[in-house]
Amino acid sequence: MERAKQGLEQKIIPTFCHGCGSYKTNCGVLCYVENGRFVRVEGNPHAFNNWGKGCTSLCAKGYTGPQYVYSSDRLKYPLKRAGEKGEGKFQRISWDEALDTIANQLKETKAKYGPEAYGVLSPEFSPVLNSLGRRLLNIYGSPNFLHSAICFTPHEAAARSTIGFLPMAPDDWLKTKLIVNWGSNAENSGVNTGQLNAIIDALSNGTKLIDIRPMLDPLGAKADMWLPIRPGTDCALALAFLNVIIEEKLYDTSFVNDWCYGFDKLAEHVHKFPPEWAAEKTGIPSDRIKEAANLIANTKPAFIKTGNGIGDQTIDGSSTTSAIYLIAAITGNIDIPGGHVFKSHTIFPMHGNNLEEMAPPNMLDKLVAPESPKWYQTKDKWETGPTSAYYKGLMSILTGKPYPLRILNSTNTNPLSATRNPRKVAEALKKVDFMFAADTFWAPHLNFADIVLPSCTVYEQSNYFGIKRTDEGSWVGIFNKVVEPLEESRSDWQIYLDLAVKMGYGEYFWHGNAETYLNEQLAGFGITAEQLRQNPNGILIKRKEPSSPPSYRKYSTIFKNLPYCKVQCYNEYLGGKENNEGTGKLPYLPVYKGPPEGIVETPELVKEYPLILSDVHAHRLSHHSFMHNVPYLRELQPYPWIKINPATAKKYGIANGDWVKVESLYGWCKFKAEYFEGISPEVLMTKRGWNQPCNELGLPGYSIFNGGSEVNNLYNTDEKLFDKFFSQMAKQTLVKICRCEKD
Ligand SMILES: Nc1nc2c(c(=O)[nH]1)N[C@H]1C(S)=C(S)[C@@H](COP(=O)(O)OP(=O)(O)OC[C@H]3O[C@@H](n4cnc5c(=O)[nH]c(N)nc54)[C@H](O)[C@@H]3O)O[C@H]1N2
Ligand SMILES: Nc1nc2c(c(=O)[nH]1)N[C@H]1C(S)=C(S)[C@@H](COP(=O)(O)OP(=O)(O)OC[C@H]3O[C@@H](n4cnc5c(=O)[nH]c(N)nc54)[C@H](O)[C@@H]3O)O[C@H]1N2
Ligand SMILES: [Mo]
Repeated sequence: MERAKQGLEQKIIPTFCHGCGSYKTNCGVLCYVENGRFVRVEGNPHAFNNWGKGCTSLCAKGYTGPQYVYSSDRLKYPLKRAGEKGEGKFQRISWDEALDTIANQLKETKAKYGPEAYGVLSPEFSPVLNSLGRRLLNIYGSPNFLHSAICFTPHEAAARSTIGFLPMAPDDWLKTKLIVNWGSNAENSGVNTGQLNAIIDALSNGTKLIDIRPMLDPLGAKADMWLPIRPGTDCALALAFLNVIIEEKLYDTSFVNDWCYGFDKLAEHVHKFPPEWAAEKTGIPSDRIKEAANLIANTKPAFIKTGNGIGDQTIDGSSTTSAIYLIAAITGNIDIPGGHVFKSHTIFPMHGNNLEEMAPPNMLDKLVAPESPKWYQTKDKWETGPTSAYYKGLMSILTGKPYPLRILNSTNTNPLSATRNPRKVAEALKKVDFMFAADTFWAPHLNFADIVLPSCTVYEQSNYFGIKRTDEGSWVGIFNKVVEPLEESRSDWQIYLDLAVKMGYGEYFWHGNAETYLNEQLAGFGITAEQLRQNPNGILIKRKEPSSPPSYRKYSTIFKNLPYCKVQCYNEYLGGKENNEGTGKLPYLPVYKGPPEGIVETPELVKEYPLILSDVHAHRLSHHSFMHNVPYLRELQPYPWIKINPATAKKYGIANGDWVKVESLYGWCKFKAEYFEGISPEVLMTKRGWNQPCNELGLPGYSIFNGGSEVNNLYNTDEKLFDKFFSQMAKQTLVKICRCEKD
């Protein structure tokens, strides 16, 4: 009212938050627009935030919507490179010139080298790339969708090939008597999505918690047991848990007899890995390992909540995940109330995903660097379509093996920070014939692009919608346009549609009309985009049949795709089959490798590099390598930090807040010391991605190369060491440290 009197035109527009990355539809928000400017945001209580509990609160990132949109770092116009690659000289051009240049390059490259020379970088299956991007690849004829090999799919694949599915959450956390939080970061990775609240409620209700992470995070502080594991050694811990559970006969005999294949071989295998063996590798005393194994086996139902800290970024990741899910299986925690419940969900059909739909039949043969083995990349096993590994694919440009990629599209990813070894990646970006990139903000990889396209933020478009499954049915909500795109920025969806039309593929791309595309996607629900926009709080598409009570122990369904329709204690689904390099066979049983450089693994190195370094991914004040440009967030996290035990810091004469030089065999970086008692004296933990400046606060961005603050400079990237099932790379190494001046 007050505002209306002052002559302000105020609108409240419901849409989804930007905070968990573009096109993630976790939290619904209400955006306040005054006189055409986005000024304020709050949670939409009707949008199933916090798992339907409804609230207007958001996390810190959520509240930054307006600052995010109006950041001084925004890209505003299409640009073409006007200097050498890497020099950073660009010239403004029109959209037509930009898209014509890209389309011509794509056509010429295809004619000269074949379609497989084109690769799309998408470390986390960005929705726009996984739909329109894939469709364009398919029609063009290239299989080279380059996935990170470190974002969750490796983990999921190992779970599916061991127990038949990936458990995400129990049906009801209150029924769970023990939660094992293993390498998962619920405090940061999905703050307002509801899981953290559900866990806290369960703990208040008497549920026990074991937290297995190198740092004492908030959940660890509430845990019955915190096991501060040495980064990258989880496979050893899982093998020792299996050892105790089997040797002490703590397993669920009837489940093992009825539903486990090869249990005796697993028992024989893990006999070699007692707690004393694992204690040496993990740094966790053997009696603690025994105690935790007993707690897991004797507290039913138990749920093991795994995250990106295990399985995705270690070179024995597939073995680690398999071993962890075998613990859940042999303790009888699969598909029981409060345990690892199997929920079948309908996969929403996105156009362009189907391998057979438009892709040439010999596509798999042409993968530049298969992320997983080719035999695994068929539609019956993996509905996202074929993938190559991001890092290995980029390296093809330098090695020419098996052939070099010639054109790259980098949309919604920063290749100098998403993967390892930025200096090597920069060499590849320099050498590649042509790269076009779409981004919302300036980022260092853009210096190497030939054409830079300005993407608008999720608040400036209405081209995508989200679905949440509830017991009553599917809740569908659309991204609404809060404000017009800034300057000449354009939605990623429209950019792809426009490019496809320029390529002459209009008939497959709704002739460039985003609304027609959107309505085709929504047709299955019997609603239109416009109807969704008229229903600000989304539409609940009720189930046709009344919801039935949950059913459990659906073992013949869950295990139906596994050999003998049983849990693979001895893994015949993977074992003896060709690996992703085509150089050997995959193992039948989980094998511990540990970090490429580690206290026990490479003792000779410890003399010079005595400390273990790793990093966390999700942070409540940033997303991946960005949002450091947003003042509210940067104020709270101004500098690249490294957590260090005060005892270690003092040993090196490092005061709290001092800059520290951190050096590994592969490179060096600078971080600001943050004293933290909740970390082992031999471990250091940091966070990647510090290239963005925050102009509004006058805080700099840090170099992405050696001497800056990008932790990915410090890790081993020997491809021979990568996991042979899903190409995972390590994010652990040994380092030495010293105090240093800032510059
Ligand atoms: N706020 C925020 N949310 C995000 C993201 C973000 O950038 N910011 N990113 C999104 C993406 S793409 C992803 S993949 C998910 C990831 O979601 P999570 O898996 O929940 O997040 P991570 O930070 O990778 O969590 C890994 C946890 O494991 C710990 N850890 C690290 N190394 C080890 C180890 O060797 N062993 C064990 N046992 N633990 C270890 C870390 O300290 C951390 O607490 O988050 C998503 N959500
Ligand atoms: N050391 C280490 N490395 C890691 C990880 C780790 O834990 N440790 N985690 C890995 C994981 S799980 C993942 S998923 C990857 C993530 O890696 P990436 O997804 O590549 O993340 P960023 O490097 O932040 O690059 C994202 C880019 O997208 C831009 N952007 C943001 N919003 C939009 C938009 O709406 N449209 C467009 N076109 N661009 C946008 C940002 O400005 C930024 O330049 O990193 C991986 N790398
Ligand atoms: Mo990720």
